[in-house]
Amino acid sequence: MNKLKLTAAVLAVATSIAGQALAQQNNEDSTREDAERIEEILVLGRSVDLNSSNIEVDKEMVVDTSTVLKRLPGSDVNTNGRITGIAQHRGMYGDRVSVSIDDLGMISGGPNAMDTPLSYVSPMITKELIVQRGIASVSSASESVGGHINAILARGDFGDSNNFGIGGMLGTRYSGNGDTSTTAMRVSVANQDHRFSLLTQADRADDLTTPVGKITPSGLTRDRFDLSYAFSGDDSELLAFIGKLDTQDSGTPALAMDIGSVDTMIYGLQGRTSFTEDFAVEAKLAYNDVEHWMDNFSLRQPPPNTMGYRQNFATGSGSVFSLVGVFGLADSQLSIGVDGQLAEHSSVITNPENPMFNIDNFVDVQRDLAGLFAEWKMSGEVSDWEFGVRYNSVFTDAGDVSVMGIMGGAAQELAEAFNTANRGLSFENVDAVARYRRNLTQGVQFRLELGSKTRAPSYQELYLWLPLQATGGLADGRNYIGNLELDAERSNEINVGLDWTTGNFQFSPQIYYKDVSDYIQGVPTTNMAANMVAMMMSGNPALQFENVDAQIYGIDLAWQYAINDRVYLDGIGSYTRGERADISDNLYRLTPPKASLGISYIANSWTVRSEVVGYARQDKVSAYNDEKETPGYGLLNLSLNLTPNESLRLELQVHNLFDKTYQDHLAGVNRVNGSDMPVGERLYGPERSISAGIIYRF
Ligand SMILES: [Cu+2]
Repeated sequence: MNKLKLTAAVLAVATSIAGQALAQQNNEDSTREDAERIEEILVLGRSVDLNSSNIEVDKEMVVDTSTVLKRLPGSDVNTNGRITGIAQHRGMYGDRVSVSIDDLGMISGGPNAMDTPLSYVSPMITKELIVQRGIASVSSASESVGGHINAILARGDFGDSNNFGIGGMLGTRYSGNGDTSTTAMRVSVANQDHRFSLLTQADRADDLTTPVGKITPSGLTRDRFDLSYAFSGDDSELLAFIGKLDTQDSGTPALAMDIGSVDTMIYGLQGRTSFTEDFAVEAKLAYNDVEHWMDNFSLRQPPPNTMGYRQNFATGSGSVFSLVGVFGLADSQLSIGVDGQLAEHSSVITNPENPMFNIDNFVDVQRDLAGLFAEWKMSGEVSDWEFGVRYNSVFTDAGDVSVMGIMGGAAQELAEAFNTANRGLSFENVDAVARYRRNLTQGVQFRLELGSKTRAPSYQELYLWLPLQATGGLADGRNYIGNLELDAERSNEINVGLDWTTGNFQFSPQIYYKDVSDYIQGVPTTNMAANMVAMMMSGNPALQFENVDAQIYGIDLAWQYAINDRVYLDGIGSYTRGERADISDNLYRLTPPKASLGISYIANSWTVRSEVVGYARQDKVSAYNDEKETPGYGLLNLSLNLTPNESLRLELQVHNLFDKTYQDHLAGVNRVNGSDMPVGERLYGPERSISAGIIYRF
């Protein structure tokens, strides 16, 4: 397929024409799509085609991988802290956007998504992030109502002979703003069949500075380890890994508490075997468990009275699995699979200064999903077809709760009502996807996608029995209660895309519309007890998760123009609009319209790039939770990369060159007292920040 390659700060040097020719060569076999991507020459580390946006994360000077989403059309990130980025894509975020790591889902531990899936992929050891631009295949994830993102760790390559060799990477990056350092290492021992790999990355930072003062608290401490073995034979491949995430004392100023710790172990095993030329089996199994502490007094200014001290201990654990048979038919391929996810969550809130205070936030919550799917793909000379259908059965349950230390009887009343309610719930959903691609004329491709996707409610949306802010990271400052009567939401979606290449110009726009019935969001509740508790704790009445109707539509695009072999212009643009379909209101926390314009000069051993990124004013804000408008802004960023030889890479970057004062609409609102920014004000973006890095490969 014709790839549209976009400019970004990287090293590989190639003309767009060469890249295109290579991509076209590989056109024949779309089942080799993954292999094709590896062979493909990425002109500058970011590529956008009809199907997906890909970005080489290890080449991006970021602390959190979710930040790179800002550079992709249709994508962005809701930032509740520097390592707490929630992926947003085409107007959906949180549990609606499926994020996998090495094609495996993760069970998060934090009821407020402090350990978001992308916080598990430290950027210097992450090879690539792949964002499905449009409707995700039913085979890509169990629930993907808002799309699918896959991150791939950089575990190194296999060798080319029987002899084992050693290879790897050692690198460090430093940014003056917030004394931010990132150091990573990879060591791989591999021959052509076997590969052993060790990855580590350590991130440290103090509070960030903005033109109006410091963001308190925004420091972080995060370590990530991964040990893996991989086998690649003629008919089989295998990957086994053990990973660990150790996060300590990291600020999340848009939330009511900060991260004290996240301690996660991850175990994964996946493989593929071809039994005959026309039959292969793929199997995946992973398990992870999370222990997570957070509180409102260690990193931020504590509440004035010790009565207000809160700490929260949360655990999450569970497994994901899939087993897929892939049948080669004449000119097409049929996959039939089963998959699932078994997850458990608990969370208890205490006050270290008052042993008589105890809230069972979530007790033995269970959310289990089993899925069955069939997907047929046909790749032809001129056109490709894909049809998929999936059946999901979701079962959820929660244990009895109790509460101690909240004045008045309202909290007890809510606990009793919850304990006597029927909490074992099940949801049966069917998803369907059809995708079609066609070469219209020389250099012009067309894509049409239709989908009907579902998402059963999250455990927070169902079982948050006491009004609290444990909402999977909404960060709107409002206290929510769950709803045991919720239905699954369903998005019926259409996506139309073009990919147009003439000479040195490439252009890839897409337009989409989603009609979402039973969209789950908060609405004012009539539950008197809940409103009483919420008023006492926050001064606002409670919102309750409810099924409403919504529509989301928009357009996003990417383009590039090669002025000559050396100089490239490129840009992306995104517009997304989300509104309630049943009443007049906007959806909450949607990315404002944005556009970028970059110019890059690529020499043999160095690359320089400058990029202007503009966000429009966001005035389409939600009324139901008093979302605030944000003014528009533009930033100029510069980067320089040097490769004096094959093994050395030197990086220099200036972010926000003109030291502009700005607020990112998705960065959330300050919830921390005694900070340089008032409580309730949207957090400001970092001041001019200079970063440098050195990466050595061996
Ligand atoms: Cu937390």
